[in-house]
Amino acid sequence: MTTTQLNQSTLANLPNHVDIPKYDRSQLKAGIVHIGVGGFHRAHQAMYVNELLKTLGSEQWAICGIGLLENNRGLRDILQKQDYLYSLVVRHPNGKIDNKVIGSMIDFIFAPDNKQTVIDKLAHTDTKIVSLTITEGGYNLHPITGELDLDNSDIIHDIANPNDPITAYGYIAAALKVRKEQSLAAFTVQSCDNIQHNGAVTRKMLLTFTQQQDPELSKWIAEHVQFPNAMVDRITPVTTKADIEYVTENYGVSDEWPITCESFAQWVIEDNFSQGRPNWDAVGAQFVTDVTPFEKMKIRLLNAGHSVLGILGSIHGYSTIDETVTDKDFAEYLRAFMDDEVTPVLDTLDGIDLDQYKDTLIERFSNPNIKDGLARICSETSAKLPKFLLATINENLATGNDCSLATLVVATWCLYSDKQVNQNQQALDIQDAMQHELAEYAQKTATDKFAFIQLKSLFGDLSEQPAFNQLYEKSIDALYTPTRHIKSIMKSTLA
Ligand code: CS2
Repeated sequence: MTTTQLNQSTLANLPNHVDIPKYDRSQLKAGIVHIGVGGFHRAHQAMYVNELLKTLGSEQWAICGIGLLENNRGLRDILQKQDYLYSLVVRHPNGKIDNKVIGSMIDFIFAPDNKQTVIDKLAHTDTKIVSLTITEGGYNLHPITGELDLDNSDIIHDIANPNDPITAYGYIAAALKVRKEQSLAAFTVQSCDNIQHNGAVTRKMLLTFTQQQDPELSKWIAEHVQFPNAMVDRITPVTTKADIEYVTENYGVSDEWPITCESFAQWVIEDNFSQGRPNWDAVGAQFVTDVTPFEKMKIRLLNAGHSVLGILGSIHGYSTIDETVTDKDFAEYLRAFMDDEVTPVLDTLDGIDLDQYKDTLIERFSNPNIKDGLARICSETSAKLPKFLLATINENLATGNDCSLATLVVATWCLYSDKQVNQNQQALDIQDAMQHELAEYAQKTATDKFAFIQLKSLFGDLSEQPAFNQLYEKSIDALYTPTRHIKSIMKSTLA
C-alpha cells in the first residue's frame, strides 16, 4: 500500500497525536525571506514562527525560503509537493516525542534558476526581514584578518556582476539597490549562524562587498539597514532513512524530508530591527540589548565542545556524539576543557549559572534519542575551528593560562587530516572545503612536526608562539607514536 503524501489536503487526516498547523495558511504573507533552508532553520526559526502563527495578528510573518546552492533543487521539489509543509520530530532525552507539522513556510525559490524572482522577492515591500543560515563558511570571512575574502571566486564574480548574483551578499545587495532606487524602506538582515557578533560580521562583510560594487549603495546600507546580533541554539542532526520511516509509521503520511531535533531550543536576539519584527519573545525567544556574552558562551562551550568530541571521538572510532560523551573518559575530558580552558575566557553573565549551563550541555549531548553524527560535527572544521576553538587558545596564550586540552584537539585534527582513518584504520568521512590543503600540510608532519600549523590562513601566527609550540609538539609526539591510543593520550594530557 502506498502512503499518501503530507500536504495541505492530507493535513486534516493526521492522527491527533500530531500537532498540525490549524491557522489559515492561505492568509499568510511572507514577511521573512530566509536564505539557507537547512535542517537547523527548519527546527529553529521556522518552528518559532510556526508557534507564533497560532496567535492572531501575526499573519504577515510567514517565511519564504531561498536555496542558493545547486543541491537545493531536490529540496525545492519536495517542499513544493508538500505545500511547504514538513514534519518536525522533537526527541526529549527521556524518550518522549513531540510530533509536529510546521506550516510557517509558504514558498521556496530555487535561486540558480530564478535569480530575478529572488531579487524581486527580497525587494518586495512585504519582506521586512531577510534572515540567513548559510553556515560559517558561507560568510567568506577570512579567519585571520576578519575581513571579507575578496579573493574568493564567487565574491569576485558577484562584485563584477550585480545582476547575476551567486552569493547571499550578491542577492541582498541587488535587492537593497532596488529599495534605494525606489525610495523604499530597508529590510533587516538577520544572521542565524554560529558566528560571534553574527549581525556585526554580516554588516561588515556586506559593506565591504558593496563598497567594491557600488559605494553609494554601501553608504545607504550603512545608514538604513539593521543587522541584529543573535545567539541561536538547537541540535539538529542530519535526517536519516529511519527518521523518514518514523514519520510514515507515526504520522500515517509520507514526508520525504522530515526534521528531527532535540527538545532544547534557545534564541537570544538583539532588539534592533529596521521595520518591526515578530513577537518571538511570546513563544520562547529572548530579546536583549547586548547578546555578546550569550554568543560567546554558546560558541565556545557548545560548538567547541562538539568539535572536541567530534575530532577526538572520530579518531577513537565512535560515530555519534551521544556514544562519545557517554564514554566517561570523553565526558571527563570535555568537562575539564570547559572548566579549565573555556570558563577563564568567558565573561560572567547575570542570571546564568555557568556550571548548570555546562551540566545541561553534557545532558543534551548524551540524549540517546539524538544520533548526531560525528561526520556532521566535523564537516567544515576549517570554517568552524577558528571561531569555536582557536580563539580560546589565543586568549589563553595571551593570559598565560594553560591550553593543553584544546591544543591536543588541534594536533588530533592534524592526524585526522593526514591519515584520514581512525585508530582502527577505518576510513573517516571527511567533508571540508579545505580538505586537500589540510591533507597537504598535515602529510608533511612526518618530516616537520609543525607543518600543519604553518597553514597561516587558518592558524595565523600560532606556530610562532613558543608556549603553543611546546604543547603542540608534545601532542604530536604522542599521537604519532603508533602504539598509543587516543584515550591514553587524553588521560596523560589531563594529568
Ligand atoms: C555544531 C552545531 O556544526 C556544528 O559543529 O556544533 O551545528 C550545533 O549543533 C548547533 O549550533 C546547535 O545549536
